[in-house]
Amino acid sequence: MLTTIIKIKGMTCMGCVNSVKNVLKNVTGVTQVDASLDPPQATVQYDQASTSIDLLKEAIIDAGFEVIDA
Ligand code: 9UX
Repeated sequence: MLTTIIKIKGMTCMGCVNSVKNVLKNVTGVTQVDASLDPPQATVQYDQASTSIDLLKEAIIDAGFEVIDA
């Protein structure tokens, strides 16, 4: 299991934060997600056998946000 912090651009209210949380939780292999507006980031715990940082980034981008750093 790995935990990573992904810095995100484009979240402007708690609705955005919840959207990001939900899309990440729905990625296969993700076991725990926390996200915040300040700082604008998500902390994701995942099984590296089932998913990858690139797939996590892709899910965030598909939801309409930008990934600054992961
Ligand atoms: Mo808030 Mo974000 O009204 O996608 S939900 S701006």
